[in-house]
Amino acid sequence: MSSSPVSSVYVYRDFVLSMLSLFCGRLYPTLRPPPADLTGKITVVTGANSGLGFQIALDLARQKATVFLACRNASKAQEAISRITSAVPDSVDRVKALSLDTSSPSSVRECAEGWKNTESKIDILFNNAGVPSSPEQPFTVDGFPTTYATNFLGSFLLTQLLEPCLSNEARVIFTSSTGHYISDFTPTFSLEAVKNRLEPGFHAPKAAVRSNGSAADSTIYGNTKAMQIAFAKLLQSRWNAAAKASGRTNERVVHAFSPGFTQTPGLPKMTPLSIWKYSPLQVWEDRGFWLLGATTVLATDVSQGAATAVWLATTKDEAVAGEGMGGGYWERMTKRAATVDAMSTEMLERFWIRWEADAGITWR
Ligand SMILES: NC(=O)c1ccc[n+]([C@@H]2O[C@H](COP(=O)([O-])OP(=O)(O)OC[C@H]3O[C@@H](n4cnc5c(N)ncnc54)[C@H](OP(=O)(O)O)[C@@H]3O)[C@@H](O)[C@H]2O)c1
Ligand SMILES: *[C@@H]1O[C@H](CO)[C@@H](O)[C@H](O)[C@H]1NC(C)=O
Ligand SMILES: CC(=O)N[C@H]1CO[C@H](CO)[C@@H](O)[C@@H]1O
Repeated sequence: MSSSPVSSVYVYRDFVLSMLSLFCGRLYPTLRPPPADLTGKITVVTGANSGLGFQIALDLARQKATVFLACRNASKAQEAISRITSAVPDSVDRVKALSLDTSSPSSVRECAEGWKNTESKIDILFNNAGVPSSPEQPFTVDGFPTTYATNFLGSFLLTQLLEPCLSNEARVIFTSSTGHYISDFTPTFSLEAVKNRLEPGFHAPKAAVRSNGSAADSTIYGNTKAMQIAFAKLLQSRWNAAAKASGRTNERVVHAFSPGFTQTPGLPKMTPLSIWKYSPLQVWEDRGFWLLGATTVLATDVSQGAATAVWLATTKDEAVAGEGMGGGYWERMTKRAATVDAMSTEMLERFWIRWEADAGITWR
């Protein structure tokens, strides 16, 4: 890893700018990324049957890409495909479904195996599937916190398994979140995989674990979103280093972005009408989610949330796609300092070791 940590002053500054655009996004100028011609490009979008993933898939289909919608529910995937093909009639032969449940390592493995047996390259991979919380099922059958498995671990494993299929100029894009600014990691989180509990400082804030064992959903969410940005950063430096070691230039690019606050079915289901079901402590712990739930009228149209993702995946802009320029965190087509940018290389590398342990893989 070559980049050194940025001062947290920049992180605070960009946190403030992000909060402004989160709640005033509708007042900002409309983002209009220039359309690209994606004829012949093979793209995969996870969680593409709804919200941002659907919009990204639609935008890609409009720009003539072949689009695979990787979804956990086949009937929802088919329904999304018919919506896309009726909006873009000439995309009928280019829009297809893949079966993928990101919260299940075995489903991720089946999806990747299936891909290797039937398809060849991938030009653009959008790791987008995610949930704000998982109150009905806090842990997966594999024993991981469901939000962590869904939002992060599945995409870590999928990206590793599909890496051999990525084309030389491939792009990998993560739908992260402004919520990553409330992530909370202790500097010494365990390096060992720990199942069936919320580990202080990694899956949950220390205080929440001490008090009861049920951590604030919003912090667990924030942690998964910060991990996506850290993953983008680390993966890019690995690609750059591997290319350098073999005397090539690396043209693969990975970025994370925040869609801001956008109208989708996936917003936290916390409205002023449901507040009576929660204890005051729970409401306080998840105050960010409650604030969003009470102000959904301020959320932008989903096309605005997806614009940055599609732009990152298609632009030839030097700041995005120049040699070694990947690993960034973006919002409104602008690069921002993320919390993980202020972390030491050592801390970031410890994430990677832990992810490998949780995913049960060794990445080179
Ligand atoms: N909306 C916002 O303001 C906002 C802000 C910041 C970040 N985000 C992020 O944007 C991404 C997309 O969310 P959204 O707002 O568009 O919500 P959404 O409409 O609910 O879309 C989420 C998608 O992820 C899928 N998904 C959830 N769990 C999955 C799993 N285990 N396996 C496979 N797919 C799964 C969902 O499938 P089902 O339909 O089957 O549930 C759905 O297709 C998420 O990562 C979210 O954290 C959204
Ligand atoms: C898939 O989605 C449909 C709605 O389109 C729903 O009726 C069905 O129960 C879902 N299947 C599963 C396995 O969740
Ligand atoms: C250990 C403990 O007290 N756990 C409680 C934490 O709070 C939840 C409700 O939010 C209870 O169901 C647990 O029993």
